[in-house]
Amino acid sequence: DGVTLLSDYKPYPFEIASVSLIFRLDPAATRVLATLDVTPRQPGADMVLQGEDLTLISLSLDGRTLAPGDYLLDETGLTLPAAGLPAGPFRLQTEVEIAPAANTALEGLYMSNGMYCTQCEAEGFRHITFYPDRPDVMSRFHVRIESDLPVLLSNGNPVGQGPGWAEWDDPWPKPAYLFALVAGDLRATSGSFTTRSGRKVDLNIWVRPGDEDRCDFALGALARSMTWDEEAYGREYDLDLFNIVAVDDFNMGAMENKGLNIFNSKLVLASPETATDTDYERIEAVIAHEYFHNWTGNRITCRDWFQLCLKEGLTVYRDQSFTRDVRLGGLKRIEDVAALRARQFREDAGPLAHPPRPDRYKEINNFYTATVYEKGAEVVGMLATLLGPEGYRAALDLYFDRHDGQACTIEDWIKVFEDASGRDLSQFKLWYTQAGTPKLTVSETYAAGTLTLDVMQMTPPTPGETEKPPRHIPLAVGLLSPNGDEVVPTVVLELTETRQSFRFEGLSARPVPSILRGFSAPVILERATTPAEQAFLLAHDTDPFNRWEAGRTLARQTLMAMARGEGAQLDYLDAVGRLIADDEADPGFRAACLRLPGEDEIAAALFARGDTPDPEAIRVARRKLMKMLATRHGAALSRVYDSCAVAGPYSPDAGPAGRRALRLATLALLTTEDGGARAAALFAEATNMTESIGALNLLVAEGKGQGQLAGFAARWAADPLVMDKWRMAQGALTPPEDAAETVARLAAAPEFDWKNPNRFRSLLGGFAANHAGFHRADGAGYALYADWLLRLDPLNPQTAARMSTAFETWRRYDAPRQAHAKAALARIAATPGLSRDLGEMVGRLAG
Ligand code: BAL
Ligand code: ZN
Repeated sequence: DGVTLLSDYKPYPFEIASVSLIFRLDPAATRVLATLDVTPRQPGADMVLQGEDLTLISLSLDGRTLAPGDYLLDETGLTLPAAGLPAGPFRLQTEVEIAPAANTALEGLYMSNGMYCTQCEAEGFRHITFYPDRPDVMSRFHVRIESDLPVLLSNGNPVGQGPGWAEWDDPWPKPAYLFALVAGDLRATSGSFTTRSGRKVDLNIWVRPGDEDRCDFALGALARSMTWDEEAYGREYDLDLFNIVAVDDFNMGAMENKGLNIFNSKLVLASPETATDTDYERIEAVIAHEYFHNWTGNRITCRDWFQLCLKEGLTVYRDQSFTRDVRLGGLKRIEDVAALRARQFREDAGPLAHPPRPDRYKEINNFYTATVYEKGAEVVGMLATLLGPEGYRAALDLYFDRHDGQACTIEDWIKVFEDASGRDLSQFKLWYTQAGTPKLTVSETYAAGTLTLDVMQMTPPTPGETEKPPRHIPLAVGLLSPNGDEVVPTVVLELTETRQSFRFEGLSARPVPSILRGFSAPVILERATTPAEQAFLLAHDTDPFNRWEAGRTLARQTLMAMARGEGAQLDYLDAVGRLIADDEADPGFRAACLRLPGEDEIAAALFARGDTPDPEAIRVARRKLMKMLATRHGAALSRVYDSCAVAGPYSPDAGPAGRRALRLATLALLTTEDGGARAAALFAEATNMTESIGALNLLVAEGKGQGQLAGFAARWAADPLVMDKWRMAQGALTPPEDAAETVARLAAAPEFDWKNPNRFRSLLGGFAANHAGFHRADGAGYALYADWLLRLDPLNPQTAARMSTAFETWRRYDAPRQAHAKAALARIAATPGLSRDLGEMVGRLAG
């Protein structure tokens, strides 16, 4: 049935010490000559090489041409029966023809705006040549590229070049998924970095002519990443050259190919006029992420794709730590948890729930998920919390020592932590092998100077997993005295049982507990608290995450009550007033506190308590609360709005970015009351994209801004990355009654290049985030979305499949909406020729 199982893993029976590739590039007929030096490891084994959409030109073994009777060729690859193979080392040569210009799936070797580029993770290399396309086969690559294009790049070090050719050699053995090739008319922005042991590394950011002036920030971010990895993890770079190339057509964000990272241009190019503060932050984080993969992913890779979170969870944890250290401090955790809840908790609560290490898949590309990445990072973070900073560093040192050059498993990873700490982590391992978000119910009693916390844990069933044994959960707790002083600084309690009690003795008064500080575990905390207590924590907690969390909880509860037709919570309105007035607090933090929970978060919270969320009522409640805040605190908001204007030349640093964020957060509230006057003024005078698109977004959300949209389009028509923001604004924020029609109109416009993943994601992905628009009662949102998934699928199955996650929440809503969503999914499922990617997804979504 096309399912791959973890339990079926077997080592590859051949070693491939080296591979030499010659590419004769041509858009319609590229020739790839591959020479593999093979050593059998297991007598009697057939040699299986993956290969898809390849035209086999010739095949030889130790110089002898093989005839069709000597091998088996089918649509998945090539098998050389054991009987025809030498017992000792041999050389296998193949020549194939491929058509990069016809490759719309953007997997393997393809063309983007006249340049050749590759994407091989997870299983793209099989679209380039016949090869054991699995991560545990690591070999040394030598590459020759023949083409008239001026810049010819591959992994490792350049070892020769002349007119029309270049050769590259990568000294580090690697799996095929880390192979890369780029050829095109490209320009470099260059710098250098000297590692702490004195190795000089040349750094280049390669872009198309005309984009050179948008590369400086990415180059600086790369150098910052290299420094940080030396300091925080003791890891140095290991080649003389580090290349990054920006490409316009890319399914993912970026890719960590050895020495030749390939990036979605959206995550490289930045200028104040075209990129927002959030773009800058993301660019820096992704540059760091891909750079950090050089050790966590490339030097130590995955044995098989089930272990994907071994490299991704760890590398996300590393990039999150980097951004915290170099940019955002405590605010980073707040951002990460908000994103985790919006994407991963949502995934864990629906039909696509799966463990960070799944044990089966049909299409591995469908498992590049929030669970593998972001929950994978949370699990690493919990290990760091359990071991403490020194214990964590010791474990990581051991991991690099023990496993450098290997393809590893989650078992290897856990063992390193056990050996470094002497602890038994077998129960902890459930975090990797089980799906679902645990629910913690905490209650407390206080008597005679002793506070007792009673904690209960329960994980609801997920698809295919009904038994949920208790997990090992680090629960960080601190206690505050009623006057706001901290009486017990943060301690980490360890939960291992279904029910446990913890006592804090010797207290002089009943304290206010601050529980799950720093979001020490990815769980849902349920605790009966009063709004007054949440307001107290918002004012006094020493843990920045829990301060924010208190405000968030108040906001969510108020919004849930309002969506059910009740009134707003006065404690919340007053607490926000104090926060607006608190000029001592960090502007970025105040901005994070002023942003209300999104409509999807409110819907999820209502559904979790057994209600059927009404998207219209949620939207109305949220807008009403914004208006109430604006009415009640208008003068203070106005003062903050005026005082946060950032003068002088634009800088993407956290300080000015935080002030702009606070300014836009106050503007969002003020705009519900002033008819859009301030937003229109800001749009007119803005000199940076943060404020320009920030103001435009608010106008669009008010159902206004037609003139500004037209002006923006006229100014930026030639800049597709900027126009993505324009489409995203309209997809995500157009009032629900017009959203589907607006999206349909923009999608039908001739200038909408829907085959480009960034374009598609901006408009349709924006629409999927338009909660009340997408979940419109008449099903028009679902139908439109299904139409576009079906249009994209034959060209680019990976992106179509990933975008189908818009349907993962359909069971939350009322029966008529459910019927519409089911019909849309059924229509997709019944489409002839549906890809394996989208087929697997709709099967799980509807199942
Ligand atoms: N490995 C795929 C892209 C990334 O996670 O870095
Ligand atoms: Zn990654």
